[in-house]
Amino acid sequence: MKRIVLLRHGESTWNKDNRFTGWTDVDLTEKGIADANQAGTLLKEKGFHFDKAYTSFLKRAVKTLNCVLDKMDQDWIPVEKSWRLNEKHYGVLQGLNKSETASKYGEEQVLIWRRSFNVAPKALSEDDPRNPKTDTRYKEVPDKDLPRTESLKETVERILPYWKCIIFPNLATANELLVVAHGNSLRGIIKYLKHIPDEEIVGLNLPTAIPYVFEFDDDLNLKKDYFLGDPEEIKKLMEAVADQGKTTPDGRK
Ligand code: DG2
Repeated sequence: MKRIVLLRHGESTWNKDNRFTGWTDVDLTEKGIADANQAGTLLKEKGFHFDKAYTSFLKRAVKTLNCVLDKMDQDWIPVEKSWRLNEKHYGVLQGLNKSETASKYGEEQVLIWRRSFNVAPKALSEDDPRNPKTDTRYKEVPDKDLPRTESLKETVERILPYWKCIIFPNLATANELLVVAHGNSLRGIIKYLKHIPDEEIVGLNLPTAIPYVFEFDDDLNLKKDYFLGDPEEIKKLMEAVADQGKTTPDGRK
């Protein structure tokens, strides 16, 4: 049996403030660090031994991976970072509060921007200081490949070459791989792995720092997938993520 674990980073400062983040490079909160450590402890308890790990160019994912490997005493394993695992680019929404955006444009519109497959938020203008072309970390990436906004479809199109050519082929020799990334970049990978139809992907919300295990047979067919942790607790965490796009995200009326 071969396994790939997908892990969304721990709580970031903008998750806490309920702001659209996308390619903004925000840090983990204290809670985010504690959550990441807990995920590492759990993976160790469950007997995982990763051969290699992958993460994005964004520090909330990189730092989560470091916490996990530290708790597992596997800091030494090879790690590869790629801009292709970055979060979906949220265009001009980046920085805006999700609830305030729902009050202004309606919860339905925010749901479309957050969870639909085909719709992208309005793009950043070329002279916007947030345009990734001005960020030196992406200097090796051809400008035509750098997004100013993305739908989930476009996010999947950017991730899949990396998944198919770099990550997945490793399973031929490795037994266990770890991918630490983001709510939507991982939704894209999960959609592909589980053949989830475009209209059903709207219902998938990934909680922070909960390991999601994919098991494959020796012919690399997907056999089983499950989250590590208490299913009731995970369900509540998923609902809380969905609710972040409501006008009253914490249930206040
Ligand atoms: C969040 C996901 O990304 O937000 O970009 O705001 O996983 O990096 O925290 P992450 C963002 P939603 O799509 O759940 O609103």
